[in-house]
Amino acid sequence: ELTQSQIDDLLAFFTAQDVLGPLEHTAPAELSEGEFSHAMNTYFDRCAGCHGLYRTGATGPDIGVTRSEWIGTDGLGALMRYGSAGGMPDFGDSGLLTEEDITLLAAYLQQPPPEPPALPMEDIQASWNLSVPVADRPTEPEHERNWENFFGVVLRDAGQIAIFDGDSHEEVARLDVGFAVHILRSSSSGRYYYAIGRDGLVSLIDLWSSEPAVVATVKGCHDARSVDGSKFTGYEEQYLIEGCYWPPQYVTFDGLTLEPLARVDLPMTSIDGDTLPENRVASIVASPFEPTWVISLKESGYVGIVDYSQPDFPLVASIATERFLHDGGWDHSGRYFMVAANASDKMVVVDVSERALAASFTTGATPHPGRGANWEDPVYGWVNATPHIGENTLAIYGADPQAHPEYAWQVVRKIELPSAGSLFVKTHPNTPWVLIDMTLSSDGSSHRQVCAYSKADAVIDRCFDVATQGRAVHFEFNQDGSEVWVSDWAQDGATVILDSQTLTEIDRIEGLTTPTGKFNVHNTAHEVY
Ligand code: DHE
Repeated sequence: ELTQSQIDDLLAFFTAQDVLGPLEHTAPAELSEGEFSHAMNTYFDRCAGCHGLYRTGATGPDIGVTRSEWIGTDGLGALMRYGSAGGMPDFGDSGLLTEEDITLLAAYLQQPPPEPPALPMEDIQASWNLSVPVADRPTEPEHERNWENFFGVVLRDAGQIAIFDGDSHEEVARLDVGFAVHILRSSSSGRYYYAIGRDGLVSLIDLWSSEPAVVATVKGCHDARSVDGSKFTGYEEQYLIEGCYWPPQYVTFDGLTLEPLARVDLPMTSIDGDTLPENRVASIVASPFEPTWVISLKESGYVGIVDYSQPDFPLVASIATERFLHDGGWDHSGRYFMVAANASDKMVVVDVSERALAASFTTGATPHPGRGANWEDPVYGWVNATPHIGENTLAIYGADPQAHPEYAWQVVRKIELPSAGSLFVKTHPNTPWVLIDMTLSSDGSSHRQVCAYSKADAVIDRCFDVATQGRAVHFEFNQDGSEVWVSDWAQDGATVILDSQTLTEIDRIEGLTTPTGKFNVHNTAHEVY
């Protein structure tokens, strides 16, 4: 039986084929050496994140040689041009890929993937650059601004972040931080931002200098999406972990200088016993209760625990969950880590204090919570939620095993949204709303909108246009929760600032190149979401 999203995918595919004309099974183009390497780089930049370097699939489906040959040159071309309702972006239509790129990629996908390079410790060491040693940094803030309310906004395609004063909305710095920077994390005190580029470059940014500045950089991976610092008492700001998409390793650094300390190979066996060609580190969180990081090992389906109190930063536990793990965050208590296994349509809950799987349950097609959202439901107590890339629902599940064990880790409300294609959900204790985007929607208009779910009334109160240039994506509240910032993700994009009670627009910061994630220092350091 086909799910609605598979039916929508097929319809989109056939519509695309109608535009193309009948399927002719065109032979793939012959690639010169230069064309092969162009296609390889394009695949790495645009496709590998979802489909894997070895194309075995994760957030997106398997597009290995066998399946790519089956889809064929024309079918691959149509999918790349027009996208699919299941979340494949319309790379051709939106101008991100040219017709030439599409032809080369369709041929590249019908050839075996090349072997990607390793990144040994000596290369990581050689990449380390400490531009401002600790002794040369200020011992107290050199400016009067409320740095705990700073916002770091990712300017994805510029490879930069812009830092804003959350009180005045003034830009205080714009910094180069690596190719297609993905996220920022804050150190335990909030003084430092850690930025992670898709190219694996980690940048350490000091918010106390007269103007925020990059004080050290290092590259521990060729491809990466996440980083986090040590947060347990006595270890604050001491260490940092970078999880790689490639090579299959994690690397730890001194938290104040980024001096490389250890490189650890990941186990390459899945929960089903398969030997894996790649095993990527997806989300990472730092435990507030013990000196550990929790890392999601995407392809393998294991959640790993790394102990930073031990020499060499070993992986001390591997908890079998579901495949393929992606994004997640803490419950309200900081004991349970909830992560999307988006190819299994499930959320997985790990009890970090017991180092055991607490639950796994189906929520819908391709859950994608970001770090999720924690709030108190009038009936079910503490809950958390995920929207979905592949269907138009927000699944709300019980997350209160102490006070409401009867509802814990079950979907208690399924809320309909206007469209599928959601990426993020977010809230703050001081807002009555839970906000959801529909960034990858392909219905023509929902991608501009955000929806507001009322915590008190347990209904969607309204969905409204926020983006005027591109796609509305990702939310972040300011320190006291009185404002929420949303990105209008476009080449010439903006960050839109809404009043967190009325949801009316109070400011719009324009002239930002492809703004995506935003990270408020206080809320990121203290895991407020
Ligand atoms: Fe992300 C979080 C990986 C596409 C913006 N993204 C994450 C995390 C992972 C990840 C593993 C969790 C980090 C953590 O919390 O430790 N993202 C990937 C991909 O593999 C994927 C699907 C494809 C790719 O090639 O990167 C992907 N992500 C995107 C986008 O297209 C977005 C919208 C824009 C971009 O930068 O490419 C995007 N991802 C984000 C953001 C977060 C994120 C803003 C952080 C959310 C938060 O609030 O913590």
